Amino acid sequence: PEPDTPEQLPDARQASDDAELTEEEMLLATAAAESAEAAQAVQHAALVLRLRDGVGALARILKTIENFKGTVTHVETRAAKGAGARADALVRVDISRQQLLLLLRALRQSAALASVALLADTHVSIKDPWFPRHASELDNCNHLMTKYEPELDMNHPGFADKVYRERRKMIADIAFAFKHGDPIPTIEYSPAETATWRVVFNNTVDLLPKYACAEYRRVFGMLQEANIFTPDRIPQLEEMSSFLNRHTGFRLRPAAGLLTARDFLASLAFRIFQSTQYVRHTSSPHHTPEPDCIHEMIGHMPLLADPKFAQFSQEIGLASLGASDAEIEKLSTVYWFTVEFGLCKEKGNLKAYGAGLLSSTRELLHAVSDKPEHRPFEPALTAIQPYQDQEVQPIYYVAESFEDAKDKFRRWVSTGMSRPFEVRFNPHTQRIEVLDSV
Ligand code: HBI
Ligand code: NLE
Ligand code: FE
Repeated sequence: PEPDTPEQLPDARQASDDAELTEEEMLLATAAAESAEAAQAVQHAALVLRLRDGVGALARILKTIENFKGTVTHVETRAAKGAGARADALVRVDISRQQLLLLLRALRQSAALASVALLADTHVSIKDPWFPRHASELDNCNHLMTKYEPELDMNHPGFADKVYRERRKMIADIAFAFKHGDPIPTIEYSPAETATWRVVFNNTVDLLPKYACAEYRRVFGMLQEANIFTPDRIPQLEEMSSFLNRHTGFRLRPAAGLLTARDFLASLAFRIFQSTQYVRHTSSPHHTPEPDCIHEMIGHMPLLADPKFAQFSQEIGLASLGASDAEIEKLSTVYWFTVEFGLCKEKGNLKAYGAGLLSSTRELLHAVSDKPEHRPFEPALTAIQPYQDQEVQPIYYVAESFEDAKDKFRRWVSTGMSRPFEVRFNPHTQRIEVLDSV
């Protein structure tokens, strides 16, 4: 497809001309509205274009820029490091603000481009948000949400249980004291906690042949073989962390409870999963609204050891770095309906891949029944669907496969984010590299 004659995309933005603008476009549009003179004034702009199939598409793109009355002053290309594109191009262009706005829109609809970023040296939008650049900075990213905690919430089954509250406090303190690089302390789980694990574990073993996706079943078997998954013992975070690390490079760090979405998502960018270590109250083995280590172990761990799924998780995390609050809200909604409560298809049958389904017998059976509504996964629409986190979901989104979910997600992120820079994770240095101006 021609970059200047965009194909129809299943993205709300293309639905109409007055569809929502990104923050960056708003800034440009406001600047343009300020005075007609300013809108016409020619400015220096710098764009980073990620070319899906390599530099071949560049000629047409430069032609597009010319069509928008831009003068290309500099072009630089290099082989792309990340997945999803073959080459990155830095294009400097002299262009009016008004035309730049239109050009960005046109480029973002081009199938040849995996993403389009406007760099910050254009005097249009300079944002310098703080976000962790190295995994060790996650030590500062563990802000808790005070929601559904045994100390604070009368509806929590542990609210009136003094022993349970003490236990939770002790385990939370381990997470508060943890620093990046420490070994994760071992918890001696009590016979009652292990009994709760056994109930959920055995239910999962019974239900997974019929209701869990193939990738989940595969790693679940590996975890049984490694003797990490057995009915008699709750796996320790440290042993699970090294299992994940061997398979996908993911690691765990202990979390005291429900983290803010921004902090939780940021860690995924480093292939680090913030995992709770306490056990749900004995009175509610089949469903609990808060994450506990049974949910983390049975729900999340198997798929974090699957390469495709691990990559999908990391991409949600990377997209969250430096995102606006509204974008974080959308990303966590997508996370909710995929990583937590996602369904997918397998030979025409519905299968679960969402962690909140696989760790809750009650919700798993509900999700695959004909009671809830099943909708096809479409990031732009899924991202704005309100949800509640106290009871089983009335709506689930069904993906064709992880690959398909990841492709759709990527496409949506590349057209819908306002930040004027690109990020990538360098696995050797464990650092986020920001592709910035000059
Ligand atoms: N915090 N510890 C923890 N575990 C989660 O699964 C979790 C979280 N915070 C937010 C969150 N999940 C999601 O609901 C999204 O908002 C990212
Ligand atoms: N409802 C899930 C369970 O009972 O295991 C936990 C969900 C956490 C978001
Ligand atoms: Fe979870």
